[in-house]
Amino acid sequence: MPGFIRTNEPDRATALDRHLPIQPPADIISESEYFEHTKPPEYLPKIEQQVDEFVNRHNGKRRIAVVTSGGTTVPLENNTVRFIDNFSAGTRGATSTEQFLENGYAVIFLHREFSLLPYSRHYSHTTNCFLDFMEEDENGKVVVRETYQKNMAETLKKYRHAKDKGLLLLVPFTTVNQYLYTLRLLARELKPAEPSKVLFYLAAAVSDFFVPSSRIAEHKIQSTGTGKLVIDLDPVPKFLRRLVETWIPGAMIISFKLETDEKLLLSKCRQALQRYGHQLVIGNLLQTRKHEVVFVTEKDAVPVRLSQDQIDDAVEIESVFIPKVIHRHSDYIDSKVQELQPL
Ligand code: 9Z3
Repeated sequence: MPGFIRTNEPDRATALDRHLPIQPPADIISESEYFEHTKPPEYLPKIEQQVDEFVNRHNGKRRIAVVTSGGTTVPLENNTVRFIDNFSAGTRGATSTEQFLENGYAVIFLHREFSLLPYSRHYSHTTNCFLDFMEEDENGKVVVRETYQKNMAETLKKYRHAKDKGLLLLVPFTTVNQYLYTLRLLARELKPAEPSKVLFYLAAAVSDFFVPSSRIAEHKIQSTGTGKLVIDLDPVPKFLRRLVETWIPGAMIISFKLETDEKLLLSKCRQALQRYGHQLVIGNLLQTRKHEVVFVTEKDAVPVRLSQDQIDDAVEIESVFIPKVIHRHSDYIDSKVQELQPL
């Protein structure tokens, strides 16, 4: 069961390797060098088995989306007490996954352990504790309160459908290293009959910097001494190019770009497209991400915004823009079919 893989425990025995060459801090190392110098999470073979079963069940029968969600951590110590985190509750990824499932996709949900999950998110991290949705009836049986019955019945139906048909695979990560290794594994294991029917939808907030295994402190960093803590981080290699070119060529790849300065957003989205050569970047600002996103391609930049009425009605922006993503995915599949046809 995917739920039983725990990703937030340090790998005490094997993570630390002082024999590895020390990398110069300011160099951007290549992806292959990264994987040579950083050990894989020990649970990876278990995930491989689950992914194989999932792929055998769905490959060729329906489109598959790999949705990444939540923030990655960068441990500062091998026996991790302190870590650097990236902002993301997992709302974007979990909400989008529900939309993909309702539109016939099978979804591998690569998510930060304990962040929001599709369907359960409606009850797990709300202002209400899940117990607030329950009450005791006159016979002493615990039941769902009348006000929540309708919504919960609808959510339950969709959740059961996804679960009973094996349409949703939950794959957890905590650290950026676990994320990178698992993403590569997923791309390699998918081996799709028709790669264009696979969609990578990268909504996770991935660290740009990390502490390489050759430099990480083994034990909790002590505060005695100078009193200062100077953290020396290396850049995380740009793995997106590998994903596009060698891990799963032909799949449709959508990445998100998060900025806080509006002036930078479009240029950063375009820069990502040029660097990695993938199909679509969805730009969003931290401050307005729930109401507004922008679809950026080589050709144009198309904003998607909720109206004031939609905001007042608590419409989720993913329910507006995921149908547009799916439409673009259909166009992409068609374009690949045409490429194959003889002139
Ligand atoms: C996003 O931009 C997501 O939309 C959010 C969603 C993290 C803002 P929440 O989970 O937030 O709903 O709370 N994700 C991508 C962030 C990211 O790290 N992108 C990388 C970058 O900007 C490229 S993969 O360089």
